[in-house]
Amino acid sequence: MKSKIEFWDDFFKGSRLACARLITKVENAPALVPEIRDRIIPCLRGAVRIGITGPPGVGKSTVTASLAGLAVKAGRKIGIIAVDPSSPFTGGAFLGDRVRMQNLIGNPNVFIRSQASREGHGGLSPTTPYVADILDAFGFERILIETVGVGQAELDVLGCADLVVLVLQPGTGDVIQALKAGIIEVADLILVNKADMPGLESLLDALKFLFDMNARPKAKPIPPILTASALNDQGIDELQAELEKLIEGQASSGFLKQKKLARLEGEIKAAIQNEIWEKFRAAAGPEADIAEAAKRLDDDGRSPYDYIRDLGRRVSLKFTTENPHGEHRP
Ligand SMILES: Nc1nc2c(ncn2[C@@H]2O[C@H](COP(=O)(O)OP(=O)(O)OP(=O)(O)O)[C@@H](O)[C@H]2O)c(=O)[nH]1
Ligand SMILES: [Mg+2]
Repeated sequence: MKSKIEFWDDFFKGSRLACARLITKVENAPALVPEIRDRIIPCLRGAVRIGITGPPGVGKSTVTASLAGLAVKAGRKIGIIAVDPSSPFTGGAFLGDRVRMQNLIGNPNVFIRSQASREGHGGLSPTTPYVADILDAFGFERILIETVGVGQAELDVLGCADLVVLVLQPGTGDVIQALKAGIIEVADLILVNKADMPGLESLLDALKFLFDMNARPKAKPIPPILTASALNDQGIDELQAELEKLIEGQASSGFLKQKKLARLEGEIKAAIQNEIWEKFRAAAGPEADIAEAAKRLDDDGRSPYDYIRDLGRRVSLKFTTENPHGEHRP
């Protein structure tokens, strides 16, 4: 089949413009997703995806930029995906520290992409995993994914990140919110940023108390808790060292591989669901208008199962008659 994307060669030759265009395609043209996945997946190089999450304003972008700066100095290629809940037009402002950001922009070893999360998803845009894979195939070795907030939606990070860093700051009650939302459970590392601000000790005490009380599933080790003052580049060396240690541990225990397989599993399931849904919709025609069906069910006091049983009889008949080869299976 002929490719609908004319710049694959440029992408594989390392054109950043082609990389940016490909990301735009994967975000905006669902029909192209299968082709993009077909081409990208065989070219994955095993980049590690690090989710950086936490309440608004705790310094996630500053931490991200500082971490990226360090990694680049060490010769690494870094991709950054900033998932902004409201707008794709965050322009130059989405990284908290402008000077640091300026140093990263224009660096050939850094690629920064800001993504709007789609409506109904407070945290991670549904295409973020695809964008991460594109950056991986392009040659970025570490992919930092910043998501804002500590709600249920941020838990989506889990699906796409190999490691999750939860950033908190002293002087707020965010730790309770993070606990309630379950973010504490998924964190592989907790970074208390703004350690230069008052309230550090009581936040550390609160975290210690939480873990002493076993606020996590037994299977997960208690995450290291580090402190930093990202604005002053303090504690970021330690953060990087700890992350690399975690990555090494997860790679050798097979956990990274497991995560990759879980991602693939999820995608297979979604692809099957999508495919079946599309086939069903084509076969069922107007019957597939589920908004209309919901109204009818509500009026008639029927259950969705009753509806699909009824529909199944008719639709399977249509599937058979619409067999393109004209064959009728027994
Ligand atoms: N005092 C102090 N301020 C910091 C530190 N790190 C970041 N900030 C400041 O905190 C503010 C928010 O920083 P960001 O990096 O934008 O925080 P964020 O978590 O990415 O914010 P959102 O993406 O809007 O949720 C900025 O004014 C930073 O300069 C720190 O270590 N100490
Ligand atoms: Mg930010």
